[in-house]
Amino acid sequence: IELEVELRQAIARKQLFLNYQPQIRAGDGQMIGVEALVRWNHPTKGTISPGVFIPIAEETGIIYEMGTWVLREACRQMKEWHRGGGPLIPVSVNLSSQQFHQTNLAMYIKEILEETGLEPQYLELEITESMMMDATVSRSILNELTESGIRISLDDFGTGYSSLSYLKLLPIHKLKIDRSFIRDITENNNDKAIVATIISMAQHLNMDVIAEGIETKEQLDILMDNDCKKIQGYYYSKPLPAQDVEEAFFAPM
Ligand code: G
Ligand code: G
Ligand code: MN
Ligand code: NA
Repeated sequence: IELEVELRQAIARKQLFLNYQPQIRAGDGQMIGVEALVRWNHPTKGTISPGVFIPIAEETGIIYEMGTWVLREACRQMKEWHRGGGPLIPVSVNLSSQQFHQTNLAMYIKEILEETGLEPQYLELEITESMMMDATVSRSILNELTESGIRISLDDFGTGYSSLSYLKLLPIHKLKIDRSFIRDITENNNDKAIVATIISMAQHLNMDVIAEGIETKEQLDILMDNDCKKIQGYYYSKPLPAQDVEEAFFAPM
């Protein structure tokens, strides 16, 4: 309860901030995108993980204001990078299923893009596979978003107990292979087979595919052998403050 009260005030008190995890093209090591991940700089408890406060935000409705703040801040930062001569890459933003209960979701996301000046093709929205099964992730909202040029990425792909039929019904641009399939991939042939199949399916469906949770060279080699060249994971970088992304991943200016 106490945390809930503090969380309500966290936005106004500017205690939220975003870290960005680079997404890398294996082969040349180029940063091809970043995922925005929210953090809470709590006055006494230090940095609190979204794994702790997102569920509270979802239960209490704080997620609406927080989700809007995350979107605006991610778009603002990306536009600042673009203006400053940084790489012309997209930012991925995670959405909660509650955000799809807002019938004006597509409209206000387009407003944020206009406000910040970020072109729509540089915004990617991450929704989880389990959210797709929720009737609230409506086809009309997804269509409205994608018709404006925004891209949709399916997070945690492979873990959602879902039917594959929505892949052909809905406008989805990218599959993110869940890190649970990557963790033991060097020893587990079932994981390796599942990952190879997801990559192949994405290629056949003309979708982009990225692997998450790559921590070792051995895991990376298996992904590359299977023709998955987009990689996100601690092997390349953990999520970093914006300034650290600039220092480590922008070409020297
Ligand atoms: O960054 P970390 O591994 O601590 O993230 C934990 C979980 O919180 C992940 O599932 C991630 O998708 C989620 N998360 C991080 N940032 C956001 C956000 O801005 N919005 C939502 N809805 N989830 C987020
Ligand atoms: O649920 P989602 O995929 O949005 O979660 C993203 C989170 O996964 C990030 O916040 C990050 O902290 C975590 N993460 C990213 N790369 C790795 C990795 O290589 N290993 C592990 N264990 N976690 C990772
Ligand atoms: Mn994600
Ligand atoms: Na994920």
